[in-house]
Amino acid sequence: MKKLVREKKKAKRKGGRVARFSISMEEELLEAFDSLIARKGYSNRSEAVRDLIRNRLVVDEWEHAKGDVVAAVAVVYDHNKQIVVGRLMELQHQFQKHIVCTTHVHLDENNCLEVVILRGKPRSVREVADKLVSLRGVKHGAIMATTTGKELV
Ligand code: NI
Repeated sequence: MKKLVREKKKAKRKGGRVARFSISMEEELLEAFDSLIARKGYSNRSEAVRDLIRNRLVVDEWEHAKGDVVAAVAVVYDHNKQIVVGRLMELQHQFQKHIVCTTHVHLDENNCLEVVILRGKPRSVREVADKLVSLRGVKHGAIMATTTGKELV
């Protein structure tokens, strides 16, 4: 009960009101969920369910957003392969209006990590992100698609 009061106060500070609802599901499903959220370090089910809902809303925002979305793209490559360095640079200049910033980390003598933050319409951001990770010579690439936060509570 104390927790609910605390959450209500927190939500009020954010400008929203907390609603309470109950969910019915098979025991096995709930056990699996509890085990997952314990491993992930959630302190309670409510926080875990809120995160699931927010994740789904971000996916929807990506599919239908009229406004901007954001993505962080990480690529790992060998800088001795000049062709990949050149292509990465070329791409970033070509799509510079979608690129907020780039961080470069020298991982060891050969490997570099570049994280590119993109912002723009979902289709454009997806296009640039896909081009970055699929560049020949990129050993590993990952896209973290997220939101500007405007549409999210
Ligand atoms: Ni480097």
